[in-house]
Amino acid sequence: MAKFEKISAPPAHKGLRQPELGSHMRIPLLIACCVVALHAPAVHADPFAGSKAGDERQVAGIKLCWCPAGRFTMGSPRGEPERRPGEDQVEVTLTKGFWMAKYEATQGQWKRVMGNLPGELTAELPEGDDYPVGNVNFAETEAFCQKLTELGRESGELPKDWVFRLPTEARWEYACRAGTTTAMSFGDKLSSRQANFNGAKPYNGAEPGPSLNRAAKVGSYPANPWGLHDMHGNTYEWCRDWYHRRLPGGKDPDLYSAKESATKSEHGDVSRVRRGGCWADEGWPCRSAFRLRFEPERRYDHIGFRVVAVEL
Ligand SMILES: [Ca+2]
Repeated sequence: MAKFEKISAPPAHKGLRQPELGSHMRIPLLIACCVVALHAPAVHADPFAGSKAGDERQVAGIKLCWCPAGRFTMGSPRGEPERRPGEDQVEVTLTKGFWMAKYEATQGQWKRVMGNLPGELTAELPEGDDYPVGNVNFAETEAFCQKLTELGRESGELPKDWVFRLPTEARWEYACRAGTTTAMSFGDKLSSRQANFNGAKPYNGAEPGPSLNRAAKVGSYPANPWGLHDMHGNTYEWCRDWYHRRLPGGKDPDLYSAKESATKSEHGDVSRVRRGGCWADEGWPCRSAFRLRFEPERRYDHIGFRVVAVEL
């Protein structure tokens, strides 16, 4: 190596060996860099998209967090405590970033967008603008999304080629995991100080904690790494897919129209999917990979939803 190169090199930290590239390596490296540069995707200048995970913006009065395009493993590994059938892992690629509501849809948002609440309040689902919507069936969540899309376009905040929808299961789990591979976005345990569920039954050895036995105001618990609150617990959240026993993998999986292949219940019914656990559950159903079916015509106070904004 030429002497001047040694002099210009930064001083090595004690104990750390400085990597050195022999001259035979420099040309291949240079070529590799050029190839990468040539194949780099063109930069999209979509001013509506976020630039990094967790970026926030507000549209039609809904706070949103950016979930960037990416790949992840959906479902739970075989060794995950309390895992259930139907969680076998698949690889998923989401080719487009999307915005997900920072909170479960609230009663205040519903009243502003739709008028009267969709269903009864209960002792466990108290009234209040900051409490989540519950007792809402699938069609009603879709009507909310459609109205929200109209409002966003009227105000000019939502581009014409973007819409509000329910998340697919894949988008829901991707956003819930927020880059994590553990059972919860907070790690491999869950206590009721981190999410609203039955604190006497924490997940995987976490300390027991308080139990509200009712809905909490949205955002009462810590956010996941992308800024999303209550992905674990509080209310279950409707997803737009028809429930299939096997998780959908591949590129941008979306089982919204896949009714024919949907898995039937023992009564012969097909269902949409709900995710995330609720205030009445033990810790284990709050896992990122846990999934349950629910017939779209039905409603329950502990089942709500949150919206995403996606590019068509
Ligand atoms: Ca939730």
